[in-house]
Amino acid sequence: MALRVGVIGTGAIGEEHIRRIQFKLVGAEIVAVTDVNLERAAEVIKDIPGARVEKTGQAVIEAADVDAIVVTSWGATHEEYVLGSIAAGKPVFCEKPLATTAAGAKRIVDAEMAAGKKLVQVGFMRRYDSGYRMLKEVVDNGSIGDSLIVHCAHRNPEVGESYMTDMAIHDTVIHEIDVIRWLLNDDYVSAQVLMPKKTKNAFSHLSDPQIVLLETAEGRRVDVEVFVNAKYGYDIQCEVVGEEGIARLPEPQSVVMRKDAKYGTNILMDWKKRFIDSYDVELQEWIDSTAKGEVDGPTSWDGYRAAVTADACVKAQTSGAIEAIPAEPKPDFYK
Ligand code: NAI
Ligand code: NAD
Ligand code: ISE
Repeated sequence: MALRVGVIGTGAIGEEHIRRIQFKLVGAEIVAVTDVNLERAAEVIKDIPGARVEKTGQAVIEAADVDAIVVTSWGATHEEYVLGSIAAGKPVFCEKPLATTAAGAKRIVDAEMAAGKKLVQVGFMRRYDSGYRMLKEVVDNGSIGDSLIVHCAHRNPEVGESYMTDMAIHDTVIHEIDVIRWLLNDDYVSAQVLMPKKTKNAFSHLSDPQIVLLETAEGRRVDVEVFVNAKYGYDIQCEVVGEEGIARLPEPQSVVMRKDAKYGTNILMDWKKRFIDSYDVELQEWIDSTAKGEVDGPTSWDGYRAAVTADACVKAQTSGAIEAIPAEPKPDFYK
């Protein structure tokens, strides 16, 4: 029988995930959705026979015909719905961030361990991207020797007025925080954030761009330029500097053209297309493992460690200081 999925949050990525689960992937169907904007929720499922709108997220979680939950509402609401899903004993796929504070993510880890069963997967889809997977293979097989430095850039063409300075960390750099920890198999010990000259294209309340500097337990350095009004495109860069060579994240496939006295390729403008294949792989694997009663993607522990790092980065945004990131052993439950 198909896994019956309920979705909380039918905005940009909620709609994308609903459509891929219902029309593209196999083994699952959408049975219930909700959004604080109920009209939007109804619009998104209008061509899905049998799917209905529930009035609240809790109603989706509790519905007898919902086997598993997908949380795609705003970041600050994730904790409540993930805790609700754990309390109901139902598997939950939660878009990043797991919670917007380390304390919130810790409450989820504690609740999941108390329930005695892994139920939560976090939407860190870059771990499923073929480019990052190739890069990890090179790092792991020693082709460039030990990794010393990682240079990253995370550029969005623009963001809305509701995007605040701390969201550069929780909403955007959270992807690098997770994927570089996974790539290096190392964890962070300190964070610093530098604020370069501000672009004229950002709203007055937003510091943009920013440079996040992370240090790992093994002494590696990671720098992330986050620039969310970069105008020219959606651009994700990652370069690992090793003792014996350099390894770069491949560019997305694109036809090279010679035209109008120029030689080049198009640059994507939208996150929806940049990681489209990884969302498909991520959610198909989630459906398959959930059907077997397992979690084999990024766990609450990964979401929690990302949140601990994000807390230090947010503190560093205002203090200007190097902020420590406390180390913690991974509980046996997550090994
Ligand atoms: P969005 O603003 O387009 O959609 C969020 C939706 O959630 C809205 O429709 C809103 O009305 C609804 N919502 C908010 N609070 C709610 C609540 N308490 N109950 C029910 N519905 C609620 O935002 P977007 O871009 O879709 O982002 C949603 C989440 O997905 C965020 O956590 C974001 O970080 C994550 N995301 C992840 C991406 C990735 O690459 N993995 C890409 C884009 C977003
Ligand atoms: P969005 O604003 O387009 O959609 C969010 C939706 O959630 C809105 O429709 C909003 O009405 C609804 N919502 C908010 N609070 C709610 C609540 N309490 N109950 C029910 N619905 C609620 O945002 P988005 O771009 O779709 O982002 C949503 C989440 O997805 C965020 O956490 C974001 O970080 C994440 N995201 C991840 C990726 C990725 O690449 N993994 C990309 C985009 C967004
Ligand atoms: C968005 O929520 C995402 O997750 C995108 O991948 C990221 O590039 C963007 O900055 C976020 O707002």
